[in-house]
Amino acid sequence: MQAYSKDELKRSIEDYVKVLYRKGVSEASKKQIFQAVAYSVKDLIIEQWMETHRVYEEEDVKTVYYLSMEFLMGRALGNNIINLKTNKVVEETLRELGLKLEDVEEEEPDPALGNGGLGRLAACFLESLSTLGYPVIGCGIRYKYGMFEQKIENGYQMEVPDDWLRDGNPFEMKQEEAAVIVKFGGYVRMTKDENGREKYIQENYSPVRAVPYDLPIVGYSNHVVNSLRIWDAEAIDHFNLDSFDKGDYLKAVEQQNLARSICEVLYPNDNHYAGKELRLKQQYFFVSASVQRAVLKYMEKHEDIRQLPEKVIFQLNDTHPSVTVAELMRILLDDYDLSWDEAWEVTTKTCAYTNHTIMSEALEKWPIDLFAKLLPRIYQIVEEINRRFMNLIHEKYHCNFKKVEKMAIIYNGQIRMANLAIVGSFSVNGVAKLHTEILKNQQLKDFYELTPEKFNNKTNGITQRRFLLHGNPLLANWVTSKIGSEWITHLEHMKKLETYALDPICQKEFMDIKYQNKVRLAEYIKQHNKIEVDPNSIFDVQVKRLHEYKRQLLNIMHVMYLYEELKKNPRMDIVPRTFIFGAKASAGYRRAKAIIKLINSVGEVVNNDKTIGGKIKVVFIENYRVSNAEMIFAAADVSEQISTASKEASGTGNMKFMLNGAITLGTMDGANVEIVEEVGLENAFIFGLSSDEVIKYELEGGYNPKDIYNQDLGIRTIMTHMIDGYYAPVNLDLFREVHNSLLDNFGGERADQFFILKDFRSYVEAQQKVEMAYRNPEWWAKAAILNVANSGKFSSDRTIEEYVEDIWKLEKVTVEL
Ligand code: 26V
Repeated sequence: MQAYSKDELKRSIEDYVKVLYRKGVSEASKKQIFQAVAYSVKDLIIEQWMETHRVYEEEDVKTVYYLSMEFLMGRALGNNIINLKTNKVVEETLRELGLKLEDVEEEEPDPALGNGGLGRLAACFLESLSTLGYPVIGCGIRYKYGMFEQKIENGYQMEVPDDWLRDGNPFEMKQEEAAVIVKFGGYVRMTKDENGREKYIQENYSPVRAVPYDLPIVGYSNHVVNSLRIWDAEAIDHFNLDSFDKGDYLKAVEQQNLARSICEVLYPNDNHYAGKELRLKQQYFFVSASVQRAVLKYMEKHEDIRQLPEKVIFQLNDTHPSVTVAELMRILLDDYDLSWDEAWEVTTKTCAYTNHTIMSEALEKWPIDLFAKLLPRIYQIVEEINRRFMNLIHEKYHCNFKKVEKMAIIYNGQIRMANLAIVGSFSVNGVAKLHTEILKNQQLKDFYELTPEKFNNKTNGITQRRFLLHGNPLLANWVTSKIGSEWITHLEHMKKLETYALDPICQKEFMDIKYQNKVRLAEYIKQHNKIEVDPNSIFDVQVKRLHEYKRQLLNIMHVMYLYEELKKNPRMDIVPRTFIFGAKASAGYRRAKAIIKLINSVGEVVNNDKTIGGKIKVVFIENYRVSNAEMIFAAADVSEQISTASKEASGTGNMKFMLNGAITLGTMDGANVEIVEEVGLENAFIFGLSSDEVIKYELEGGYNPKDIYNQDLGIRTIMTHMIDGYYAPVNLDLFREVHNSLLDNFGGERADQFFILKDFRSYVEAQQKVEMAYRNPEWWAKAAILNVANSGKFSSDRTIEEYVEDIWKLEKVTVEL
């Protein structure tokens, strides 16, 4: 079937409700209706999925395997029906059944198999690859528990497990026949084969069965359906052995436990490496399964494994899948008997690596003993890769030990996964222009000097299908009414909106839509936070993971400052403002959690102070995730992108705000630089140190924040209020650590390492400019429309075309039904 008529869809929903729940539609719960609708939609997808596969087989396509520990997909139903162009039929059918599509969509759990930017980027990339018609398989882990659900209790973050699979996932398909075995532990025995060649055999290992579940990635209106393949771990059934002694029994139970633990939970750390053994198990597990499958699939159609790079690319999403380099070598050496040089040639033509952060805490390194014990054969191979690479470095740089220290893969008892990825890949890319320059000139300077040809930039992007067409239907329809619908697949067409930016009628229409979206968010806030916010106030929004470098602290300190000004002068004429935050902190990141508490404590005081007449409000949106993000972007006036310059590799939230007509208030960091390049400095509010200045200070060992503190009464006052009970009447120590971190060096950490006090005044000034600008509605509307109009570059379609052109070299397919 190609599409449903309303009657067919209705019948299908009825059938599924009956078969699944023994009920009629009128008795079914909303959740059950969701399941039935999802299964009905899956029936449509299946046809296209099969046909896509058939075309891939027939044309023997080159495929990119996008290897990622994280895919932050968000809900599937709404986007699937949009991309199938069947949303109208579904909406009307449900209406006739007395249901709202929106409400049914709300029943879908939000699959959160990722932390933040890196995982969401992977999801946008898959969607763009399908829409553009390129073959991809996303490879990841089917975590039983995804990103935790955040509850705010008394201003504190609490973490609740996210049991997203509880009711089953209607879109997934288990692929039993594609299961493979992944081997952990044991030892390596060397023997010789009949030709006297050395053979390495892993023995006495613990096997785990990796079973893939495929999820469809539906392209926009083109019948292309790619797969996200997430692996689950199962124990091998030892209890079927005819006899087992005690030893076998214990081993069997151990293996059960190993299998059970691997896919249990996503590590909720963002940009912070903890070195847990289980994490390495997860990495090898999904990498080994994915690479084994890719090679088996290739060999179904080809004789010569040495031609693998013609059909297969492994794109490594950060260093998390770096072990791919060694796993592919293992397969080529041990299973296909290639020589080292042949295997290395194949590997380094197949692997490509993307770096997503310069934060040194995120650098993954594994202690040798842990690594070698868990992956004995892989360790041997890493050692040999390192030995040969070090020979090369010694030769080239005449035993320069500085070079060895920086570039060695194994150093100081540890295996450095970034170095392994760089040495084993033919391409190394950053995710925004500035980020790539910093990689080349600072972080990865030595590698860049050795192999400049590997380095390239791919500025991130986002899919406009989710973040405008689905998330902001009012604006999407308005844009289409002005310039037609080409923007849906060619975002550069947005440029045509420029001519409307100066038209007063269009400005009014645009601002009306923004207002309606603000009303929608205000209702959500009313319902969830029990706070009344005024949709006529400026919606000033910072939503992203909580991290010190992202400087939510700077934002809330500005609120404290404003509040202080208002207290001094309650009649002060300011434009009412709603400061909206949303952020999850890593469960073990104490200071980040204290900042969440501070935001909520400030909110508590400010929101309830009658003397300021509701001029400012602070809202912390609980459990920020993809599904509520879509609504938040649509309602934002101001997009806070205020990371310490040089620290945010790219940012992608910044692009989602821009696409929805919010104006950036930001530093010259990450992709903000390119946003300003596109929209013009005059249509953004830029402040703060440049990345060069930050890097210079860092090289000098930091700056002295006490100078600023001593000279600036405004700063001193708000900082004092962090520790004098003003915002924490019961516990004066609540924010003391946050306070002290801004003033004192502590345990190797520099005072104010993220330059909050240094940038404070410049931020306050930029905020005053925002306020002035908002008082001029024509200016604001124009600038907001110009942001939408100039967002074309930030489509992930553009990003993917660049990956294809420069790195992957894929052919486009067409799928006819
Ligand atoms: C790193 C680590 C380190 C080890 C422990 C667990 C863990 C989990 C996630 C990460 C990823 C950190 C890198 C990351 O998320 N980078 C973000 O990537 C976005 C997409 O390129 C980019 O827009 C953001 O600026 C960047 O912070």
